[in-house]
Amino acid sequence: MVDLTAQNFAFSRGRIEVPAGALVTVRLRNADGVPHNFAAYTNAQAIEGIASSPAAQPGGTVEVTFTAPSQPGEYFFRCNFHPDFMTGTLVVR
Ligand SMILES: [Cu+2]
Repeated sequence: MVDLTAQNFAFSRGRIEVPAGALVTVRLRNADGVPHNFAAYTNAQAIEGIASSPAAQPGGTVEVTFTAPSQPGEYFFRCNFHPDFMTGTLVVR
């Protein structure tokens, strides 16, 4: 389980590390007054998705479970509501 908080339009962690091929659950708690979510992609172009949580409403928590890429490397995550500045790196080891 990876715990993240969205607060002040930022994720509590800019970097998440997961094992290659692992089943990963990300739990996102929203401490802001607007919706956020967690979405992972193969890269910052955000075309090929790896995971996408439902929207976390203000004060709410959502989870998404996904299989991490089998290839180690650096991937990308963001909030789809604020894709320009709520971003981070998904590290697969
Ligand atoms: Cu957001």
